[in-house]
Amino acid sequence: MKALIIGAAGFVGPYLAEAVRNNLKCETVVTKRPGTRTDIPGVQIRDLDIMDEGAILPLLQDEHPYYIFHLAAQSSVSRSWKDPGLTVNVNVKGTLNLLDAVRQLEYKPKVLMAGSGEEYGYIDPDEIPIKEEQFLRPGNIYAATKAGQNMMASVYAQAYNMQLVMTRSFNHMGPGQSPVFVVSDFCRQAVRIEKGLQDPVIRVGNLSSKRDFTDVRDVVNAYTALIQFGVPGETYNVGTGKAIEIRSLLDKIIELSSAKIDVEVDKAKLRPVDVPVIEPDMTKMYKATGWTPAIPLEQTIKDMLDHYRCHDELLND
Ligand code: A2R
Repeated sequence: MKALIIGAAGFVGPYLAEAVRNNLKCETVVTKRPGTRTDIPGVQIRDLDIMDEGAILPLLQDEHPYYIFHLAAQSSVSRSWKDPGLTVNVNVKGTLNLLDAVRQLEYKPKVLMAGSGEEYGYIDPDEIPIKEEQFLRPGNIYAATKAGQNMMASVYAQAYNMQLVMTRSFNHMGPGQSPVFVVSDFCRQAVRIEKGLQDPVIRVGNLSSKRDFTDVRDVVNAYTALIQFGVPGETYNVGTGKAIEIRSLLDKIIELSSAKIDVEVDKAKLRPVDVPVIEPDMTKMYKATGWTPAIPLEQTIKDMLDHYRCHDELLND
């Protein structure tokens, strides 16, 4: 049996490759965008641009994967404001290309589509915790494209009897995450301060937003569980079920850093629109798979700080 991870060269892909090896125990093929490099041990690496409509079906026919994980995306909210066209092309048209290729196969692989908790968008306090059937009110272009991905997959699963399971994954964090994302950004700044590379001030955006942060190593275990036990056509929240104020995360990072650090609001880091609280109800996921997150927040932050401490090349301006 074989697993294929599409869009594996990003943050989640290498962790997922390891989880597939450990949990699904099958041969793994991963794809990266042509012209880019990635170094994931123990897997076969192939090129695939999901915008290249004609390239997906031959690759699937060639590899014949039983499990397919769709991670490929323009995944940054802030970039989606700056480049909405690219975000729509990759996340909507690219996903449609993949769905059409899978539909044309002579067999029915199990496919996991990685979506986002951002899809829920504007949430009233009485809608917390958010259930999967919650009405979607996306608050940014990235969220809108991921909602589109989810709806297309849901239509294809029903219309063509495809084995598609969709996630709405809430914020992930872990060693190796791009500093475009908030926890990684703060950890990087803290280590730069420890090493005397910036003045002792962490520059922050909106600290009062509450988000649900899950260690990426827990997230990928959720994905391997869901692709096995999720019901086709269904959507599952993936998160801890407990939102935390960004300010508390920052406090924890400062507490775990060896430097003395002040905090300053940087207007450039404030998003045009922000959603105050996003917190999932995890009942459906738990009932389907029995998955719960296992890594404590403090451990994740320690590992992220250590990752920056050991990789000076990630600290340069
Ligand atoms: O930008 P690159 O070269 O690293 O490639 C990214 C890849 N990707 C594509 N792959 C194939 N064809 C494309 N046209 C294309 N455009 C982008 O998707 C990258 O390797 C991968 C996404 O990785 P990250 O941006 O690091 O996202 P992450 O955190 O791994 O999240 C995985 C999935 C995404 O669908 C998120 O929206 C979702 O989980 O939450």
